[in-house]
Amino acid sequence: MNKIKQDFSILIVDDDKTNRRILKELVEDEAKVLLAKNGTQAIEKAVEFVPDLIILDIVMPDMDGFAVIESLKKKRETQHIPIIFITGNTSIEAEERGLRLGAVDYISKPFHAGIVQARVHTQLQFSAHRKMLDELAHYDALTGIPNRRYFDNVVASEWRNCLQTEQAITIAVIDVDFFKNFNDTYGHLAGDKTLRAVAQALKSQMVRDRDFVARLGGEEFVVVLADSDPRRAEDVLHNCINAVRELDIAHAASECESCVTISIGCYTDFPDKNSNPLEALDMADKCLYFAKDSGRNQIHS
Ligand code: GH3
Ligand code: MG
Ligand code: MG
Ligand code: MG
Repeated sequence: MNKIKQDFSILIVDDDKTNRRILKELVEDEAKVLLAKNGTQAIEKAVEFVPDLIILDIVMPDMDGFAVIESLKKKRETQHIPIIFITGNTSIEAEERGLRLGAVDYISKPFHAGIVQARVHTQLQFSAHRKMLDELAHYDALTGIPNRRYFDNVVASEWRNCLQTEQAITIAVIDVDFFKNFNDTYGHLAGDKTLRAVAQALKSQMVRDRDFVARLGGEEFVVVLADSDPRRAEDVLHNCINAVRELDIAHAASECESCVTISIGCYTDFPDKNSNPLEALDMADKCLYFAKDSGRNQIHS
């Protein structure tokens, strides 16, 4: 059996100390192990650490395993975590209930060590595949920053947040200036390298947790600044312009500067029930057009 890399974590939940120790010894070669001795602790640790797998006992004093899985499946942060029941409850009804509540596997005690290890290993492999799919689905292959799909998710949820908290949200569309000329002059490979550098320069300006930048496609990027006042948003975007200029990538075929530059269209709004993020993106795009028309290498809002 191939050992999986140690960047996995497993939460073991059992009220019995000996069970916790035995299970820990069985799986600690494959993953970092977290322990919980009751349901409340299990939920706290699942929320805090978001482990790759939970091994869950059913019969526990305060809160049984069924109540724990129900609670975890209701929480957005934990609902995707696979759960294996390992329990002394060998009834068919309990097994069916556990699986219907969303457990990926059900192992009866007394268990066979090798079978537990094999089943845990399989779940960690699924976990690795899920992570890879998530990465492919949400990150841009060329630049490594979030992609359009990720942006769609983030902007929708930040829009809702700002609607609830009555805060402003800024959406800015960023486009590399005279990039067709750049490719024509320096070649497509150099163009790709430049897009990667621009992406990193923009990312380096996303200093707050909620600041977000994605590649929309081609040589276009988008920034979402939630919960920022317009002045702060403008500062961040000016820093983006400067960060790209400071890359100092020669661009002899640019008609505005001798190095690679960007133009930004910026739109700030207080979300209400009649507005939506796609309209805001469209407004930012219109502003971008004005930034281009006014000579590029600038922000228009
Ligand atoms: P403007 O200043 O008006 O934005 O001019 P522009 O030349 O940047 O605009 P245009 O939309 O005409 O050209 C965009 C260019 O971006 C064309 C395309 O070849 C290039 N491009 C899009 N995606 C990629 C990519 O992944 N890699 C490379 N190297 N170039 C790309
Ligand atoms: Mg128990
Ligand atoms: Mg463009
Ligand atoms: Mg362009």
